[in-house]
Amino acid sequence: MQVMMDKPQLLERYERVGQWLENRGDKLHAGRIHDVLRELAADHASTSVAFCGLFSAGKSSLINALCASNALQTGAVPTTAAVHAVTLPGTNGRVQLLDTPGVDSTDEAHREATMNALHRADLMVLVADYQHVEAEENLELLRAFSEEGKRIVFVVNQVDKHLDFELTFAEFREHVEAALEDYGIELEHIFYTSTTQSPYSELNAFRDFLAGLQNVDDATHVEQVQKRLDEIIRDAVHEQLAGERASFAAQVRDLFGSEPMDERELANWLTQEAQALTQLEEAFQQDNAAFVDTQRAMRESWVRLVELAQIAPYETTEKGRFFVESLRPDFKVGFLRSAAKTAAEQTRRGEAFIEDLTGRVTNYLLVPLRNQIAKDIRQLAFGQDSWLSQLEGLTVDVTLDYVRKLVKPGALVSSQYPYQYVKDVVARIKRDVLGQLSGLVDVWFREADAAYKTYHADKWHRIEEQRQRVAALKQLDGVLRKEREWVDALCSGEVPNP
Ligand SMILES: Nc1nc2c(ncn2[C@@H]2O[C@H](COP(=O)(O)OP(=O)(O)OP(=O)(O)O)[C@@H](O)[C@H]2O)c(=O)[nH]1
Ligand SMILES: [Mg+2]
Repeated sequence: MQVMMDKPQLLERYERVGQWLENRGDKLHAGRIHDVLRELAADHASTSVAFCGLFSAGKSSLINALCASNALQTGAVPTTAAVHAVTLPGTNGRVQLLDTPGVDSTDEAHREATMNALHRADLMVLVADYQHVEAEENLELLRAFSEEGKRIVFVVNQVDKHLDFELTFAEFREHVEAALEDYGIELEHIFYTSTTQSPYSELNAFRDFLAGLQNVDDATHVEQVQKRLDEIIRDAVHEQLAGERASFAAQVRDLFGSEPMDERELANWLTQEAQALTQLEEAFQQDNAAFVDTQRAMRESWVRLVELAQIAPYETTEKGRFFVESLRPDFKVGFLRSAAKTAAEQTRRGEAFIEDLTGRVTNYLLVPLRNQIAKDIRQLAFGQDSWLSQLEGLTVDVTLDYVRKLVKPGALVSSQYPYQYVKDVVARIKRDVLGQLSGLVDVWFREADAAYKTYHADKWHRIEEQRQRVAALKQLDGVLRKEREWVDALCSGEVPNP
């Protein structure tokens, strides 16, 4: 944003900026600023006009023609190699014409020199030869400078090449002007010129226009100078941050294979890449949550199946009671009440109990449980066949010894104890089964988790990669933003403290 200022304000503000640049070791740009300010202070208002365009458009010839001189070299091959300044005659040195090398020069130094001259100039004259008016390079250049707010004059040179038989010159002009309008380029003027005789040449009008640039009023002059200073600042900041920008851009190139063309494209990339990252992360989270939930639900359903199994119905409980009652101290059998006979009876009753119980445990607990687990793990993602054979080992061996150990001798006298005893046996059997089950399931699910992670390692890797891509773009975006902030601050006379 240009804010109108008077000369002392402008001098004061940009002195400060020049000083800041100098302190940062940028003598080059500080020097340029001081030059412009010195010129302003000396009241030597000059307007500089940069002639640019593709090689052999006739830039040098045109300047020669304008100045009625042969000072500049011309030729059919790329000719001009450096920027030359020429004073437009009759302007007291107040209008400077800058001849530049062709912008399509392959020489990087030439390009650089040209771009510098363009940035410094108050006005840019884009010279296109009659046959290349709509060359892509010309239009792109026009657009870039038009976006910067540069004053632009477009010159169609070599109009002596126009032949009237295909279309009239008026039609040609209309066509050119419509194309420029379509391109959205704002021009101050279009001139049609020829350095040789041609009825269509507006060379004189063009010369008059340029000569008119010496008569700038104070306000325009200050504005012009300010624009020039701001462009120097833009260059300076661009260079100051060049290292940072280059290294971040290199990172982006490494990751993406190319770098965004401009800030708008960078912003688009950033939005896209950040969205892709969110999607990857969410998909991963959801998959993982679903996997963990399924495991938990399975484990719970198996435990419930054990807890609810009916393994001691009435007949079984009666057999248990019968066995426990035979263990009471006053229990004796046979006429002689022999100890051997009593023991044999106890064993007989115990075996009847455990035989019944074992059948129940097998048919109503272990078999349904194994079937259910087998069915479930076939459906579990990352379930493994080896688990099915391990499942066969899930069993309890209910022996006489096993049930005898659960008897509480002190309680035998109680008439209610036999029922409690059977409940104790049932609880013990279920606890044993659950203990084994949980040991197996712990191992299985650990294996499943490991398989899951291995399987998803590439997904995880993708997420990591995506994070890097987003981070690299953000860094580049950050340095570009910093550049913009510095330029804004400096152009409004504030010096940033980095
Ligand atoms: N027919 C015709 N030829 C021209 C005109 N202007 C320049 N030329 C010729 O075009 C060729 C290139 O002219 P230059 O003035 O050297 O072109 P330039 O744009 O300065 O080229 P570089 O310095 O190489 O970028 C020369 O041979 C000129 O004689 C013109 O108006 N009409
Ligand atoms: Mg030239």
